[in-house]
Amino acid sequence: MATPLEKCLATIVATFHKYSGKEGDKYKLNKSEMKELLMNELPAFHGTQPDGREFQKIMNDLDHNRDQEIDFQEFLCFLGWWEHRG
Ligand SMILES: [Ca+2]
Repeated sequence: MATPLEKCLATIVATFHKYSGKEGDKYKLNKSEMKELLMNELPAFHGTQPDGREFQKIMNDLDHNRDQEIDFQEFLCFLGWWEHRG
């Protein structure tokens, strides 16, 4: 029987792949996939206008290796940022 944390991790992984697999690199979120994930899975994010400069800033901050896509490791940083946002 999976613990709550194990279930949670499985959900995070599954959610990431649900969007990362849509187009391009199957293991990375491009800008539109990331936007779709935020809109559908983190509706509270709407407050920061996913089409605006705030979204672009977040993408830039998360894209540590500057390949214009969010890999799973970078996505985990986003979840950390989400938890600590003001
Ligand atoms: Ca990247």
